[in-house]
Amino acid sequence: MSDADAALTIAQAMDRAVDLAALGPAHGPNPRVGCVILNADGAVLGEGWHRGAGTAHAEVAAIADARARGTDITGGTAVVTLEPCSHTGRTGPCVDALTEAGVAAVTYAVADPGQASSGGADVLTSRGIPAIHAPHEGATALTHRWLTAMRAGRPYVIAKWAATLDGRMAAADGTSFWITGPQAREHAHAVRAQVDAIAVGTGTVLADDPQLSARPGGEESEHQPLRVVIGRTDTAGRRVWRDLHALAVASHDPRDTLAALWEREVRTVVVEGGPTVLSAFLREGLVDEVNAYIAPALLGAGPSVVEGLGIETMADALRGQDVNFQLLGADILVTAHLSRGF
Ligand code: AOF
Ligand code: ZN
Repeated sequence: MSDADAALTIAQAMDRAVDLAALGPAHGPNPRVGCVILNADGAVLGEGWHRGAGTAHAEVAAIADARARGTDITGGTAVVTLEPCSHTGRTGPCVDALTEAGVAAVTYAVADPGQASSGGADVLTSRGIPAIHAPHEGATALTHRWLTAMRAGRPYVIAKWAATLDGRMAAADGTSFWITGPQAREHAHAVRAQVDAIAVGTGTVLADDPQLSARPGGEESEHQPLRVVIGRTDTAGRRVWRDLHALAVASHDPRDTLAALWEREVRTVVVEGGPTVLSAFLREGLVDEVNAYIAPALLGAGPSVVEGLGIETMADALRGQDVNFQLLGADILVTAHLSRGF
């Protein structure tokens, strides 16, 4: 008997739905969503996940899967990682698809914060299909960036930097290449492949002439984030402009960058420097997550990662939560969430 044939509890089906959701793309305007439809005995009738904007939602994919298997989902329970949508966006409302398919009950893990799309649980319940909210840690973690962006009405911001143990991101002569080793750089490329945009300041473009492409494993990934250059200084002729997939934001206010990106349906952006740009985002409280690659090196001179945050006393320090670390070769990656207060 395969896993798919085994009887599942609702909680086990939710675990499975989260695993399915994770098969979807982390980038793009839509969340990762998974769905498993069970019969009264807990047998899996159909399952599906969302493959990115414009494609079927997880619920519709699961209904289609059940049809393909020839199973009858009338009276079944749909277990979904996100509250079924009630709106017509690029696709139709999932509450209607579930109703028409004859599903008798719904359990979902994460409430939909979308202005147009939320309210699906109430619609279903009013139709006599109880929709139960059962929070699930894995589903929340998988949706964290998207949820934060939707609630804030701006992209989720990851501030990324590589620095020495004494917090320098370049030497006194300006050299900054090779602070960290290949494993740290490889990791940073994998992160780039999962976001919608990479942003740097004009100073970084002039100093490093980066390509700003995602090259995990040394190969350009299929998904390339939008390249964004922040600032007013002319950077014409630099490598970042070789590709049409790039955007200039001639403003020093990080909110202008985030508004321009939000308009382009960017939900996640990595801000990679330099110190002026990183400091501006941090000063304005616009960083959700820090990815700091720390090399076991000391310089004693050279620009610091961030400066001038306007913090005078320890009690006002920006502090990370959900802190994690990872050894990458000789370097350490420290990740942390910065609290936004919502
Ligand atoms: C998804 N996948 O499986 C579910 C979503 O423009 P649309 O039609 O793709 O709608 C996107 C919104 O639908 C999305 O922001 C979320 O609020 C809701 N549910 N979205 O992409 C899914 N169930
Ligand atoms: Zn939907």
